[in-house]
Amino acid sequence: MAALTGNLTVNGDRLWDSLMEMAKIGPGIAGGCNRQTLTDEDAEGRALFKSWCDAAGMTMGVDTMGNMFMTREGTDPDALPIYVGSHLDTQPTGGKYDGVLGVLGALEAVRTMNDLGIKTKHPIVVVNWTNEEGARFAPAMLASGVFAGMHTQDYAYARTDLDGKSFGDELARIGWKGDEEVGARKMHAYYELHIEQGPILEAEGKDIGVVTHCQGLWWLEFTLTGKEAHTGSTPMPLRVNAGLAMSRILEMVQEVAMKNQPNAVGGVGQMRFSPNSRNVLPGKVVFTVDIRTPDQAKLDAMRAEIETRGAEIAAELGVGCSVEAVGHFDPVTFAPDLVSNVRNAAERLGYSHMNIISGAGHDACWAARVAPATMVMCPCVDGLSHNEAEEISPEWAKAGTDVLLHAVLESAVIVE
Ligand code: HGY
Ligand code: MN
Ligand code: MN
Repeated sequence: MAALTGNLTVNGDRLWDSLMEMAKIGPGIAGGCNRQTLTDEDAEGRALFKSWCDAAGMTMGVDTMGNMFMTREGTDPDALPIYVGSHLDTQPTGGKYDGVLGVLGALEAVRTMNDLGIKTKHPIVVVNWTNEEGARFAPAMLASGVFAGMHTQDYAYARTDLDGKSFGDELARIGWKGDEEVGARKMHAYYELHIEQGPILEAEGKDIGVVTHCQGLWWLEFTLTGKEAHTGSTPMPLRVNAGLAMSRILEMVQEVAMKNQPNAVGGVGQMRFSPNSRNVLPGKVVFTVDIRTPDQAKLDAMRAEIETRGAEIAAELGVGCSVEAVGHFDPVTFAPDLVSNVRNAAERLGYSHMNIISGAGHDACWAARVAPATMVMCPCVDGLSHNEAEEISPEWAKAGTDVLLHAVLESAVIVE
């Protein structure tokens, strides 16, 4: 019978080949990926993942949010499954590993169990969550959020992309709207392997991040209303300049984040001018402020300050201002016993490791609302992610997946 010993490891070459194969679907223009949620490329990636799971003898279930659940049976039909996964959708200029390592690492763990004839008491379910990135349809982690009861399905289906297409229509269009009731599945435990997406592990020379917490987040969508006017013939005192208000609000967000150091971030990744014409002052500017910190009180105080001061800045310029929270989760504490399983696995396997707080949000943050959950992290080169140049080493990928395998087997209980 296989035992949880240091020589129980995955097939790193097979894992790496799968990562490179998936990366060919929805390729970017600079070596990364553009496999945005509910696009034809997403559908193609889902089909490839399903074919691999079929070959591994797993059975598929899909819920009404398109979440994919691939089951490897356990010996006890009454035992709740161990869920393990992440997401296959990417940013428009995403990397090859964000999310994908967690899904294909989980598949590799199952493939290894199959190779060794390992049987577990609890079933194992590999998950691909729909729309983790929130790039095309805000908020991030949308489908795992519906699964955890944080959003209604109606809210999710009605979310639209910049072309006005709705989540619900696009899910149906690509043929991945399942029939399972979302959230009906119960989990014994949830594990997620993910690249760190930050510089700490590489800088500290550690192979494994033992993730104890995840910082909280607000996405505050500002809509500023100015007055469209000629950029040449409109005297400065007569301008109602929403673009100027936006720039002052961005400066203020930077100042608020810097005065809340350490462990606070703030910035803007998406902004839209309309009519977005070079010689027309914008009538409307829409942008999303992204603030994060592990400290609950600080998170809420930063939100309050940014909304108050943003309104003041707009008023000084005679610009209309409204703010909508389009994304949020409070700081997350992961399940201590699962965190210990990860730490013990790294020690058993001889991998260097350290505790870490996740800077990025993950589906595990919502899974933690409905089951004991935790994460395993591996380093990424220069801490770079959400960039096509995102890179990891095959060794880091294997180390993270070895630890994932051991932690999952610890919870799933090897029976023969
Ligand atoms: O925004 C995030 O932290 C994640 O990449 N969706
Ligand atoms: Mn991710
Ligand atoms: Mn991401």
